[in-house]
Amino acid sequence: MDKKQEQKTIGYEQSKQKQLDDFRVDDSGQKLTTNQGLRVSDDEHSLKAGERGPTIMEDFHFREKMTHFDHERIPERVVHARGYAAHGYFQVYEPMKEYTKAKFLQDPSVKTPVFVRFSTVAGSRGSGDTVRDARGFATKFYTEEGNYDLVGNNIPVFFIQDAIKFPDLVHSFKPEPHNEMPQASTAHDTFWDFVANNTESAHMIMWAMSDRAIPRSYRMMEGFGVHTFRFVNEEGKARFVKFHWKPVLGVHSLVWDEAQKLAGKDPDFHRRDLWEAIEMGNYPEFELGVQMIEEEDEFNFNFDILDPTKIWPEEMVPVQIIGKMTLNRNVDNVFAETEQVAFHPGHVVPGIDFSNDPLLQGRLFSYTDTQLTRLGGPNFHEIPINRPVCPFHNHQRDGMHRMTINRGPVAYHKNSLQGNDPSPASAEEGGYVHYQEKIDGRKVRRRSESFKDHYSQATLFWNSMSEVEQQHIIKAFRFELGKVKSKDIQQQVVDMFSNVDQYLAEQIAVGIGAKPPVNAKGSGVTLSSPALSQENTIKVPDTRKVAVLAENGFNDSEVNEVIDALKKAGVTAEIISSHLGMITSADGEQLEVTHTFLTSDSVLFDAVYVAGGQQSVDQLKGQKEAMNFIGEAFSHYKAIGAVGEGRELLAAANIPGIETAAQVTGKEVYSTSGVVFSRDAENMDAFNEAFIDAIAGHRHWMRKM
Ligand code: HDE
Repeated sequence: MDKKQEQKTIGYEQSKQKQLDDFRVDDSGQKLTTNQGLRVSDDEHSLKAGERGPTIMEDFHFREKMTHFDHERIPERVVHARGYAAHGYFQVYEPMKEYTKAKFLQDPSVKTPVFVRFSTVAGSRGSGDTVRDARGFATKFYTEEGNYDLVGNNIPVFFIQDAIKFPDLVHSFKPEPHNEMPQASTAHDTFWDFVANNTESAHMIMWAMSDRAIPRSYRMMEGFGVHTFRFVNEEGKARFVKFHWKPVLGVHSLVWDEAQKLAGKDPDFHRRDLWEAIEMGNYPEFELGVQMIEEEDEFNFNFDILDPTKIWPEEMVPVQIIGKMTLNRNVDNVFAETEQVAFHPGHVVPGIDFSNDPLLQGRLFSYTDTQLTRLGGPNFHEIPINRPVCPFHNHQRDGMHRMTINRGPVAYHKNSLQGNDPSPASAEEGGYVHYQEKIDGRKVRRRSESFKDHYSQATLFWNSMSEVEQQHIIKAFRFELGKVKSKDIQQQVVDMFSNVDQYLAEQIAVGIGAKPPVNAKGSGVTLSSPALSQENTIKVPDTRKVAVLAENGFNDSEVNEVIDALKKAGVTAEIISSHLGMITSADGEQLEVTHTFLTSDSVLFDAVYVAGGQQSVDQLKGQKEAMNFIGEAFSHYKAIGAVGEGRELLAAANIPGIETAAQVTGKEVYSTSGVVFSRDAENMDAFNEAFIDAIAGHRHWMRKM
């Protein structure tokens, strides 16, 4: 069976895993050897001239081990250095023949293997996961026609309109060169100096100051291709297209205080979340959506559809959902896979083509160029994670770390010694033919007039936010600009954002002690786009994490009922107590503790439940960590539940309204602003239902704090 036939029989999903299997190595049961396969007899002592004598050069094992170690690190990515990845597959829902000839978008029964890397942009490899930043969302589809990479972000627009400004942008947001501070943060002078002097950034800044920049989980972010691409069908008809990933769990965020604390409590919060979800079988799912615009409608919008600082509002150009991606396997080795994967927006397949977006065009140069350094030469396409699942043949030869053993003397085109093989394929044979767009222009260094509107969509975004989301944006500006030392830059930014919205600019000014803008006019846009607000997202309890606070003497039957109900709703419960090991209920039943108050924290959970049982509650009341746990959950707007005596702990933690509410209403189960409690353990079904509802609500903003 040749390779191609083999792939068809085993299906493309398995074929990537099968290909990787050839490189996966399991050391268990093996003897230690050198890289030459020689068995090593001692790995703890270097070879010495006498027990107390000098080490001898002859020690080939020592030299090999140390040399390899000395070169273990490779340069980190110049941007998107910190990332985490997983394997999975993609399936299209319906054939997309009418719009594109891309083979992986035709057959709903085909599972196309994918590898997805999520990342932060600014921080270095060891930085925290929960910083305020855009997130990278890069997908490699291993299709039968070659690799297709959709290298996107979780924000649908970008800071700049022309790739030539990318090095400037990045220099401004990276740590300042004279003191290497701050790490993984845009809250410093050079970044805001860039913003104030490059007003095309206004729209992206609105997103970056919004809750989108502090996602709850990689599994709960949207992804966007950002640029306008083209779909081209078999007949050669093209349409403009924008790509979207929509998370099945909805789009959810952290709150800023929580995000900052998480960076210390668990800098790996997002990677751990992804890893654990996959290990538990809670496979992250994202639906692929496309927005399409007919070529003849290119100029029918009040923005330029090639401008990467503009969205196509979903209410104007609906998103058609065309398929789903499921991530179902963690990597075996982060370096070999996550670190060595190389994405490129220029990796396309027939049926997907480019537009003249000047940001996209520039990206097409940068990726291979930077990867040549990072991955040490021109052969990184041969690294297992980067190999396509279809065969590849060309006349490229040699270079650092070449793996392929090309046979025969011919390495040139055209040739007759090998019958001109490998030879170019026609379009009918699957050859990629670029869309024949007619171009007629002068060679100029200029930007189109149609890219000049920098504010309308920044205002559209602002108008689309709920009141709470707007307050978060104001606070984010105040935080970031509050860290800026230059009064001039602070003032310039206030004045700049008065072009977006007067109230916004005034509020920023008040918070940072700048002058309120004079003659503020806003952009005049009054429209909003409900699709932009996270308030309107999907809200489900699935895969949320609840902390169960309990000590010896807890009410066993109540706790079990709650945990069972949570489990049924797809929610995980972890037991937090003052010590590890077992705790014993009032009836003598035992429960294993998952974490102590020392090893865990409220910010690591979506909700808290206080177990009933007088002895347990009394013990918890005596611990300030338990009080803080509840207090923080409350101030982070999370669901809180308590049954019976558990309520006393909420009252002791000063959760407002607990005592009075129960007395006033006389209800058995009471639920207000995400705080749910039941007077006793008689009404567990009603309690569980209300508590799970509150967990699904994600955050309860109506709390007055
Ligand atoms: Fe990137 N970007 N980028 N970028 N980008 C890189 O490539 C670049 C842009 C994105 O997980 C680099 O291999 C330029 C937009 C992701 O491995 C580099 C411009 C979007 C990743 C590079 C942009 C992205 C990168 C660094 C302006 C969203 C991580 C390491 C024209 C659509 C991929 C590397 C991964 C990585 C260049 C702008 C997404 C330097 C020149 C817009 C998700 O080549």
